[in-house]
Amino acid sequence: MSPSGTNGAVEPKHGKISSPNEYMPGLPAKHLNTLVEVSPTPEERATGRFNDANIKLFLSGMHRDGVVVLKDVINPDHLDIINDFMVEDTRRELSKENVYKNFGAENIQQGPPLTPPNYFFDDVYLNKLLFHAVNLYLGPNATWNMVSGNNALPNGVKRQPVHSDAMCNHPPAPFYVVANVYTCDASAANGSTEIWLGTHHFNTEAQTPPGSKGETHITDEYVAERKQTLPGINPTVKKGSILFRDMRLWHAGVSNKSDHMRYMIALGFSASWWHGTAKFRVPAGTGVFERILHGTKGQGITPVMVELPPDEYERLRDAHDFSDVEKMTYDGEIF
Ligand SMILES: O=C(O)CCC(=O)C(=O)O
Repeated sequence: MSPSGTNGAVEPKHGKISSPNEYMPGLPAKHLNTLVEVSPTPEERATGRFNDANIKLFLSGMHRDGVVVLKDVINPDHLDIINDFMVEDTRRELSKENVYKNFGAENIQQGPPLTPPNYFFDDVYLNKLLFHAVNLYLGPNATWNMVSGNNALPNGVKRQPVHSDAMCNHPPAPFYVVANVYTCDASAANGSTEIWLGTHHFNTEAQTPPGSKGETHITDEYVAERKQTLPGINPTVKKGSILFRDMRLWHAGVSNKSDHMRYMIALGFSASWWHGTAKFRVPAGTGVFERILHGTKGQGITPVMVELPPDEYERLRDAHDFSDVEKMTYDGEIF
């Protein structure tokens, strides 16, 4: 595919439908470069299932843009509690030596607290609407194998290169999604993630060859050409909404110019047929393992987790590799 060659805008065949909006009012025309937002009704919230109209909107957004906002699906008060924890966690983390910065920018990897129980919220980790969305996009029996998070540190000056997290050979089909949960309102002012709509249709042809650690980013040529047509955007995402994105989507952590950290949780899910190796860690003997097993039962989600003694879990919670077995290589099926 050429740098600008993604799926085109819908063209009327018989002059009846003049723009996609008339057929689907919730789907902004592609050239507007705007995120699709799916707002569940009270009934959908109660049942934890999207209705047909919202399924149509969600799948249209995901297949066209590779990213959709699931609007107001988490109680913002729960995110305030997690955010308060992360403020303290960040202070501790930054007092350590040689803290790893993602792509050398002021962006660090930090896992959210899963314990004690007052930090574990069902609408964050066992959200039925999120699980439904995962199964709609990836197919039945998806695997949940990543719990991590990114912190755009305050008063940042450096941004990340545009990259795709799918840093290995992968099929031109949805195989992995990341649910990003901001613990504060996010916008360009505090470094909401730059996203490039529709770029999940590119593959490794748009990426630089993997370096020694397997890290790769989008080539200057592809970025420059895409910038002319549909450039990256820094969306406004309200606390309580989920930014649901195909792992192949081009994105970048940008500098957070505000005085407050911008934290977001990242939950990762893979299609059942993808032979990834990742597992997420949970603290043993705390009830988290059992709570996740029960909370995913009947939801078409298989959690793949490893229990660690709580002190080891705590030591590794902020590790920048989200899994011990993750080995960045272009060749294997990782994640
Ligand atoms: O924190 C963000 O906004 C995105 C970070 C990111 O893409 C990364 O660290 O790879």
